[in-house]
Amino acid sequence: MFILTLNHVSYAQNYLKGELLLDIKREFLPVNVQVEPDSNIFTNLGSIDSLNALYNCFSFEKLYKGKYSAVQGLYLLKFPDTLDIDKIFSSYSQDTHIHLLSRSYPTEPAIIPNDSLYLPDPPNYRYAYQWSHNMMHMQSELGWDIARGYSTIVIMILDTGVDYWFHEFGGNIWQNLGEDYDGDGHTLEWDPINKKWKFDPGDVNSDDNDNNGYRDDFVGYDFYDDDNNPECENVYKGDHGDQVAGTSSAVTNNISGGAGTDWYAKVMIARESTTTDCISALAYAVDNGADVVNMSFYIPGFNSPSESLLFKAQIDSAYAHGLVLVAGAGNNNEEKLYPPAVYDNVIAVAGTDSFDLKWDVGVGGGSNYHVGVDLSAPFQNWGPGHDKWWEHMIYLYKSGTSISTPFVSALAALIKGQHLRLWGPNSITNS
Ligand SMILES: [Ca+2]
Ligand SMILES: [Ca+2]
Ligand SMILES: [Ca+2]
Ligand SMILES: [Ca+2]
Repeated sequence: MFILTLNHVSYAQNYLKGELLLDIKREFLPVNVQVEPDSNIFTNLGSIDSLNALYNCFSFEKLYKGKYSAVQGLYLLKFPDTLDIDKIFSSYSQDTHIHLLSRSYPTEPAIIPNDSLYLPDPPNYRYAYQWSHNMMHMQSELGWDIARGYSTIVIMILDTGVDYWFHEFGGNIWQNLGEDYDGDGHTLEWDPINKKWKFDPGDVNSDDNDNNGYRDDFVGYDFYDDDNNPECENVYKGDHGDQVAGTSSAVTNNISGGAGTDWYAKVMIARESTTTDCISALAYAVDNGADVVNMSFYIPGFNSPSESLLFKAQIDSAYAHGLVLVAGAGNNNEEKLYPPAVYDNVIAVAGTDSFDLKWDVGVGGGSNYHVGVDLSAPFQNWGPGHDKWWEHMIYLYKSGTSISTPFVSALAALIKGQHLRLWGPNSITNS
């Protein structure tokens, strides 16, 4: 359960001059509005017409053009902004045709995450670390006003592992309830003594309880080591996966660490080192209900298309099953895309900098670019990772299209969750 902090900026009397929103009583609908050649506005509501004339109302428009019945009586009126809108408000409020009325207030994003990296002290530095969320082409706060995420959506992070035991991840980690052997509704639980998430001891039995081919796969699978512990390890690319998962899915609005892009979607972890691992992981994603697969990697070793046919076939199969596949363009500043970003069924993500321009540091550094790029996203973010002795979790600044990619994966999860919420079977039946 998250307690959301409303950081609503107070705008006492800071409403727009010259605008008034009326809700006409149902019995007087529809209103017949006529604008005369001299711009005088007449309706079928005589007392309102008198007020309109008195205050030089020059626009009387139905607010909403659709059919949603609850807002059919809303009309937005405009007046010269030299007039006293409080007086106008007071006059219209006494008219018997009107149910409710309101001035127009500017809005601020209602929810600003309180995570310390996102909202450091002083608060107006909030974009210093996680500047990416404030880019004109990101505008995460406006997005979060519409959707912050849905815990029913699953993003597979196909990478070097994710430290699911860390507090910035644990609450957002997918749990395979097919392996919930003790039936208590979870396979991961908080260990208050060690202050870590851990596998539920009541579920650990080395059996494949859900017959999906993997024993005790509580949070995903380590396809590299062939075990059920897909945390990052201090071998093979280290904590790359933590950085990726932190960008898409850090536990958000928990005062600690950073803000994720999708606050609630679940992370299915697949640790990989080769395309073979990836092929297994893609099949696992399909079988176990992933919605999005994040691939913050590219495969330069595929020298010809024929070498990658099997891998590509698995990508295409996942796509055919409805999964959204997202991959990074690469960091070599080349006009080229590699697998998997180069495939038609994969969203190829390039990197942008803090000027909203292509990330470019000259020869050999910067985002790859190509006509096949589908989307761009910021190339940098703060996120959880390991110190160099691999003793403590810290927060690190990481760069590359590996970071751009999970912004887009999280966006895909937000869109899918919002779409299902609006058009899922229940909504359609109830509407
Ligand atoms: Ca359990
Ligand atoms: Ca299993
Ligand atoms: Ca088991
Ligand atoms: Ca956080």
